[in-house]
Amino acid sequence: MFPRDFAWGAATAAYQIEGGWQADGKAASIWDTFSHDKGRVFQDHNGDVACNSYMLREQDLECIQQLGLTHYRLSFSWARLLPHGTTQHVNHKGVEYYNNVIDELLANNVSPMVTLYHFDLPQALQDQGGWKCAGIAPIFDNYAKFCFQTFGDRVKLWLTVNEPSVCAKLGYESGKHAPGLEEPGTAAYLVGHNMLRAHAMAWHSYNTLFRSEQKGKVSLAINSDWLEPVDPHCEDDVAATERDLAFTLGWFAWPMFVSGDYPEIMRSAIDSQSEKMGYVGSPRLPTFSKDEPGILGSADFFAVNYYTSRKVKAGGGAGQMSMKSDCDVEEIIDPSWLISGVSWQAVVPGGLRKLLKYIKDTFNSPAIYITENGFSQMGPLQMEDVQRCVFYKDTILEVAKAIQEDEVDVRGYFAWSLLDNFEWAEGYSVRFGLFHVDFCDPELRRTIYKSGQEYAEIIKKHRGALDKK
Ligand code: GBH
Repeated sequence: MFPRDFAWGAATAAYQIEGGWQADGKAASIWDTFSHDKGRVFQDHNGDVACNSYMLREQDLECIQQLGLTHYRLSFSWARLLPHGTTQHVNHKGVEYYNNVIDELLANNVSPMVTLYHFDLPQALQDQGGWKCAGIAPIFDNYAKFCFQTFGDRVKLWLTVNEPSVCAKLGYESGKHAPGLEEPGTAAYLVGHNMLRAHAMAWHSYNTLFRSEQKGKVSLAINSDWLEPVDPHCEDDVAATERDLAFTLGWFAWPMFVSGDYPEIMRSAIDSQSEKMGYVGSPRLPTFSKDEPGILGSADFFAVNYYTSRKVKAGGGAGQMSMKSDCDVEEIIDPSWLISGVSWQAVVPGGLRKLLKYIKDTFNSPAIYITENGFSQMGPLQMEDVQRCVFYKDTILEVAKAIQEDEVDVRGYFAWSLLDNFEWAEGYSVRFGLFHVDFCDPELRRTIYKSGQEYAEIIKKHRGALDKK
């Protein structure tokens, strides 16, 4: 059984679905730039058109209705609302678009959850240094205040930044995501730091300026695999797992929920590695200034994106300066796990239950929203996506167990994704949708997968059961 007001949702992100990359005054984001740069994305795919949700929002709404969702998670394109990134110039067509989306959701009894930042920094801000500059935090705060002011009468669930660890690592460590920089061991920590600072400023703005009137909630979405030791009886493996969890989940959750600062094991691992490498200069993991709004407590709920699990053992970190050598662990996919459409995604529904329990125990029993979880397909089209059906059933059962048996306060579940969409560096080759999108069809027709029907039935059963009570 799920709580009466449990959020049954699906999620998307602006750049992955909207298209209209230059429509009605929208300016470029770093993903426009990155995907137009040859060789960055699978077969040079880009999000110029994507699912064209900018023009086809009514069709998205039909999909949402067909699933019977109570909630829909979308993100705002910063460069659509504020083309230069700052509030000096507002693109009213962009405001109108999101007003329409939100109003139509509400008219159909669907509550929006809005992410302010899902990987797509306005290029204008990147040109001034982007997330590496301390000055980005107050600029983000202004953008957030603009959004709370403009849409907060109707939007009650906000996420500031989606997966800062992924933005930082893939954008600045490996270069697989925009802005495509490879500065291992330094930039990612700085970017993560500025994202946390930006988040905290926005949370405090909401808290002091908007909360009493708007009565909404604000958090930041953290991506984390579930991690456990290869050998639970081996001390080194156990310690490696703890360290790895500190570097993934703890990096952002510890400051917000535990101490206002990074996990001590993370800092000491980085500092000792700096020393070993003879690195001079200020600590690579920055420190928080006392003069800024506090990070501790700056989240009204815990938002977690879960996709997969790993077994962990110590070692594997030697070599150049990098986050990998700082963390110094090896992550292994258990050979018994099924692999989905992409090589990184081992399918481990039970890992979600364990992760939820870990969050409860480590972060003081917060209210939790699972803001993303999904199953990827690749290769020949399968409308009868039986594996994904099994995946959703199994996963939702694990969530139920977490609620009932482990007494974890889970408030909602958002499937990734409503639609097949632009899967970042994989372009359109990887499909996560509950609806298939025919990218060869100029009308970009949406068709429900079997898994979409399955999810709709699950939702109906649980909502129905409550209605009968
Ligand atoms: C989420 O990230 C994103 O929020 C969402 O936009 C995306 O569409 C969805 O996942 C599906 O991928 O290629 O070996 O470097 C999930 C976390 C982190 C999982 C990066 C894939 C790539 C590993 N992702 N990871 S690798």
